[in-house]
Amino acid sequence: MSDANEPVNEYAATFRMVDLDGDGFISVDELKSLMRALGQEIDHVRAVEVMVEADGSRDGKMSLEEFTAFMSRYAGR
Ligand SMILES: [Ca+2]
Repeated sequence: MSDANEPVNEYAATFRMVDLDGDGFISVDELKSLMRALGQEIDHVRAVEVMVEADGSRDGKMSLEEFTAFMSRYAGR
């Protein structure tokens, strides 16, 4: 099995872990849990700001695609 053509998979496992209620999107609360797991203490206002930044489709939650872009930017390199 080769996943060489699927760079998204790098974050898909993380996405599923972060998506605590399993609805396929990361909510602000789930984002807060993620940031804490990354060692970033974050308050609700900051979490909303991060969400707005990452939420390209403006639906108030992060899809896997948006999450991948977010992680590449935030945790990347
Ligand atoms: Ca969720």
